Amino acid sequence: MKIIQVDEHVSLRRDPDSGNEKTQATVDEIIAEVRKNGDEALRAYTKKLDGAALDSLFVSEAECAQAYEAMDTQTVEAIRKAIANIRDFHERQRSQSWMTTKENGTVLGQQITPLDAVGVYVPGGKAAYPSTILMDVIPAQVAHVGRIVMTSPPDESGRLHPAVLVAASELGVETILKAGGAQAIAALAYGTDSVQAVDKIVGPGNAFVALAKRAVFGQVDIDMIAGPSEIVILADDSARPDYIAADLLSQAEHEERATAIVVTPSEMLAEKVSAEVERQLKGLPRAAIAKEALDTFGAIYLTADLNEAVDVVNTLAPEHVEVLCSEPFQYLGKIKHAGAIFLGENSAESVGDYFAGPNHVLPTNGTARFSSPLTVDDFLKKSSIIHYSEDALTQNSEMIASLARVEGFEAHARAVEIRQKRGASKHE
Ligand code: HSO
Ligand code: ZN
Repeated sequence: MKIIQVDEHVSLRRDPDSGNEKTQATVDEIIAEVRKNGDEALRAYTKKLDGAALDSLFVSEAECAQAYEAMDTQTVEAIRKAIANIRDFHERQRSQSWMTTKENGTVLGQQITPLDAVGVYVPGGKAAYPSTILMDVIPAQVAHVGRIVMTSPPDESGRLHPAVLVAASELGVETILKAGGAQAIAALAYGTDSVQAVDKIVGPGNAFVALAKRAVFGQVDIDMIAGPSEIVILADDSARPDYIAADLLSQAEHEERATAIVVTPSEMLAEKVSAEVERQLKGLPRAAIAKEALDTFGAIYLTADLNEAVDVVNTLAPEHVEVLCSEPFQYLGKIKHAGAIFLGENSAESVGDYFAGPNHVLPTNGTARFSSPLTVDDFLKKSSIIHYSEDALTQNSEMIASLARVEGFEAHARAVEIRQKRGASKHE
């Protein structure tokens, strides 16, 4: 791995839109076609792009039952335990509606309402991650979303990956559409004869899915456009190079565009990590992918001291930070920009990717500067509540009217004054 003396130019930000013009044109065409021809267009694209001629657009109960036969019981047990952990964590996020009253009879509040319907996109083929299904569906369930529709592209025989079906069954997701790409996003956003439109679409996908989500934003809400996975490891002399190398590789194996970085003031550690990465790479089935990711986006940044190392982490604002330093909790509060912070040498990122409970859908591409992990709040919305008594209005109507008139809105001013007159005539 490259060992780089740090300068002020460190950045994770890449242009997410470069080279997408052709894909965008295709996506726009697909969305228009699904809006016009609904189910017929869905079937035609699934035939053309996934090679599947579907009888039913939806997964049957029998297909879900069969999927269990392809899974070993230990993995099903692990899915169940992960569900319990993720549910437990997200239960703590639930926000409450609230009201406040004043002496003059004013009542103000915030009402929290779950979304009526949410669509969860699940990529197909090699990128079908049951763990991501749990991370997308559980917060929606904890929020009490009324209806959850999952969608995923079928293989040529018209089937979905058994792990996807088992994860969905374990969560009790009943509606699973067999569609992928921009056509699935269009169907969820606008509805067809057999697909009821939703209010929000979440879940990762390829460039077609990402551009389609962006295109339907406004018609529906979306979660975020997640980029390739990123890990940044903050380490001091006490860290074990073999653990660091293993964790770098765990994210580099995601894809060629993944980012894996170490930030440390220790030159000796940097050398050891670099050698250890080479050693561990050899035994990995996805070594070619991991190596390309590390060669392109990997780096070990050397800093003057740990304070500068923390500054670098904050400038990178990565999806995941691991703190492999002797007093890891000391860094809480200092690390301001990160999707998730893993403290101490036993908290490998894999622990959070699969199991611990916090969501693994996290801000990437430097967006941790201003955004947060997926939470229950992403499936809730708020309505403000306002009640003024006659006293409250009388006390404040002049001020309200003057604010209206300064904006040139005479009708706004009269809407409060008319009530004052009614008050006066009532008391005559
Ligand atoms: N590291 C990914 C999540 C994931 N890892 C899914 C394995 N499967 C983004 O946080
Ligand atoms: Zn991962």
